[in-house]
Amino acid sequence: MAHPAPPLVVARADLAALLFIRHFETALLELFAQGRVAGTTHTCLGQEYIPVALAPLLAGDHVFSNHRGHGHYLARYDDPAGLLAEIMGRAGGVCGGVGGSQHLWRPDYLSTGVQGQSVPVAAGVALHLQQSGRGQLAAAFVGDGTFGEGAVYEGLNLAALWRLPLVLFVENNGIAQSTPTDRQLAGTIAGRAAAFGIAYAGVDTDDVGEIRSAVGPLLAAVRDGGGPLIVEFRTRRLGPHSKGDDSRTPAELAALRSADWYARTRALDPVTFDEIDERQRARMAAVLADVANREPAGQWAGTQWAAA
Ligand SMILES: Cc1ncc(C[n+]2csc(CCOP(=O)(O)OP(=O)(O)O)c2C)c(N)n1
Repeated sequence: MAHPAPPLVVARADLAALLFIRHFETALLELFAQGRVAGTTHTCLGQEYIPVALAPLLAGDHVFSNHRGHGHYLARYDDPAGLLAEIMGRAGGVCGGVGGSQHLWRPDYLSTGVQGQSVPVAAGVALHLQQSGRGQLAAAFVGDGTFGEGAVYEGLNLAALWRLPLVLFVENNGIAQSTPTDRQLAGTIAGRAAAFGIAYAGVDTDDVGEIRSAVGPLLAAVRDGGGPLIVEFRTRRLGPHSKGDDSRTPAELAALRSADWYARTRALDPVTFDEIDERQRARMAAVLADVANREPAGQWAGTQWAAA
């Protein structure tokens, strides 16, 4: 009798979501390299597991994303064509092509390219959610570098004072644009949470199930009126800051890539992994073929980008 395949650390649906985001982001960097997209973009390569793990925990909540937000959107909404069309300025984009990569809006989702801006806005939404009493929360994704913005502390102060249902998910990838975290952040994020009396949890795993088990009960406490929470993920940015601007050494990048979830997960069950991987690669290719053939929309209509 054949032995069953060893279990994957992640369930098939989660692995599919992880791989799709990986292929979306990789395709996007290729599109920029080919000159087929204008503006800028910041990929979440290496960090995909964070939004995939959190998405089911945040269904029904208000999410505030940042400049590195494609994974946040893709894990929450089954709308890759809407996101790609938004970025490429084609018909059917989430915001008609005027928001681009960094500025997306849906009724319970808002992203911003302005670092730190989301925190006081999310605190205001959290105040509304507290008053409406339905147990929803406002969650904002920020990077470690964003702790250099004063607006973050104004938001945290009021959230702590009023015990708002606000959660900050910190994606600490060890670098802010080109500045290593230890060159820009005094003390620790845990210490800053403590200064406000805000609950804090650090997450060092990239195991989607483990993250859900650890974070789920913490969110339940926030929903129950326990006050704000900061969850810090110690993660890795595999790609450049935006498109080609990586200041790290080849050795640093090699070390990051060797710790990436992709190869480790594949090693557990290459046959199943490759099957899912190929399907997600093909799905991304189909999304790109669809969107690239659409009419230009929004601000790009009639520009040089329309013909790209
Ligand atoms: C208010 C503001 N200042 C500067 C920038 C330019 N900028 C964009 S991303 C970035 C670094 C962000 O680092 P971090 O918060 O660690 O997030 P990461 O890019 O590592 O995900 C900077 C300085 C900005 N977008 N907004």
